[in-house]
Amino acid sequence: MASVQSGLPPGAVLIPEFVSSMREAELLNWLDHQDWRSDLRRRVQHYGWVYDYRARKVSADSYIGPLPVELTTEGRRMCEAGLFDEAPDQIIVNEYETGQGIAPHVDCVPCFGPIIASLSLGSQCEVLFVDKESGARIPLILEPRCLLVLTKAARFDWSHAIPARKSDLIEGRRVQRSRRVSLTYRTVLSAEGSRM
Ligand SMILES: O=C(O)CCC(=O)C(=O)O
Repeated sequence: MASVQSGLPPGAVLIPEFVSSMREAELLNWLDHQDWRSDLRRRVQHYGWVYDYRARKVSADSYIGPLPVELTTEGRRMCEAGLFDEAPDQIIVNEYETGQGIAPHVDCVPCFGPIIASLSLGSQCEVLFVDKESGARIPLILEPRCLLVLTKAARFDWSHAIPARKSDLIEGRRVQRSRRVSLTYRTVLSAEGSRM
């Protein structure tokens, strides 16, 4: 599996074309037949465990069951590729209509394990990494069907955001965004830091 690490924050790995166009369409079709939650500005779906954005935690009573079989193939492939030590048990699906983004953040440290992996479906978009200590910034274009894996410093010491805008500058050319859906795979930890 070809991957890119240069030009990314330390600990980040980008795997282009992690899924085929056919699988991308299959996933989008399945997701669009599920219930979307509209409690944020963008629509989301949670699987495995519900993350409480306001309290910034995953509590034991927020377990909603094993991941649906329709979404487990990619997690298993990530394990087989050595990206995760154990199969991810939580997925948040984010939908970004043109112009929507996600604010700079580091994924909840006491809630989630050391590996975070986001699969991009639909439109390309920019993700912007910022080193919390030095303020260094690294913009990166996420192409459709790529997998972005965050470990080590990229997971813990750099924030990531998707700037809310309608287009991205790619190699000097302004490219319009359209609808993008991402699936972010994580493993849930207890508040004490051990596996639940
Ligand atoms: O949409 C993405 O690629 C990133 C999602 C993300 O950062 C998150 O769910 O915390």
